[in-house]
Amino acid sequence: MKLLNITLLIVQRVFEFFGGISQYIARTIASLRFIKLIYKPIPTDVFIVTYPRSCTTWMQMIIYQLISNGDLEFNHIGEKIPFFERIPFSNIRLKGLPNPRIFKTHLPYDKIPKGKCKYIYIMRNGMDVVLSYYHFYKSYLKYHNNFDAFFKKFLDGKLQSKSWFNHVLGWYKVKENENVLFLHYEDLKNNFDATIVKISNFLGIELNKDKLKIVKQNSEFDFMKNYEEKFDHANEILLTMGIKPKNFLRKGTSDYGKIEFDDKKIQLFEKKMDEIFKSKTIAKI
Ligand code: PPS
Repeated sequence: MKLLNITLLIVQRVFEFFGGISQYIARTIASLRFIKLIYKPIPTDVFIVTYPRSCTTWMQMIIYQLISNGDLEFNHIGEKIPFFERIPFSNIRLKGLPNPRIFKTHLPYDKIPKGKCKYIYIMRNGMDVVLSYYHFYKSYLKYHNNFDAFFKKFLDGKLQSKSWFNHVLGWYKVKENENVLFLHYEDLKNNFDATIVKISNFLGIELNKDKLKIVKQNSEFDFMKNYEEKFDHANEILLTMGIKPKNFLRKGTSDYGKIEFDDKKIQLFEKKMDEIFKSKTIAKI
């Protein structure tokens, strides 16, 4: 393993040296090294797992509020709960992280490091996800095509995070594992207190009425929107790239997907769900 790691590091450095397109290969190697060889899960580790635009940031805030009892003295939530896949490209060092180490990740089940650590998976209504992701692509990734084209890419799993359907299904299949907690964004929206109790029990965090009140208050959409710079990890970089910020926490609602979709899209979406999920119980639309 050590030898493999060193060999890969040398290859990575060579690609870094050449710059340009080689940087992408260097990053892929760095990522592989980190996920497969450097990171070793320990039982106290917690992963917040989602397909993008499904509630990652909200869950980061909720869990940080739970463990810190309402601390707001951070520049960015990523300082407290880092983005796992980006650690090799950041100034965060695994050794410098406090215990428990809590990570945000978008990794599908087959790619995530396995161990005795805990995983909280959050699924959001797919049509809300596609709409939110579309706006994210437009604001942050300079996507210029229309929604119809984006919707097709989403159905075909051709976006950065590949197929939403397979991502959800992969995690749904292991939802009964004792170290997995499978939640729905809509549960948080409609049944916040009970969902926080579930999360606290799962993580072994003590909860009382006062703490619940603080967590609720500090993770409300309007409150977080007020402090958006603490959640929008790309703010600085985006500004220098000329990309429009202030669109990270856009609406934070459920079911508006249904309103903005025409019948044809709803049918296509449902057909794809039947095809891949093969069970209506997964879908919450
Ligand atoms: S990312 O880019 O993958 O990290 O995005 P993610 O955080 O997973 O999802 C962003 C959407 O979650 C909404 N959000 C919230 N909804 C309700 N309450 C709170 N507190 C909250 N915080 C974030 C956010 O607004 C994004 O959804 P849309 O529909 O785009 O508004």
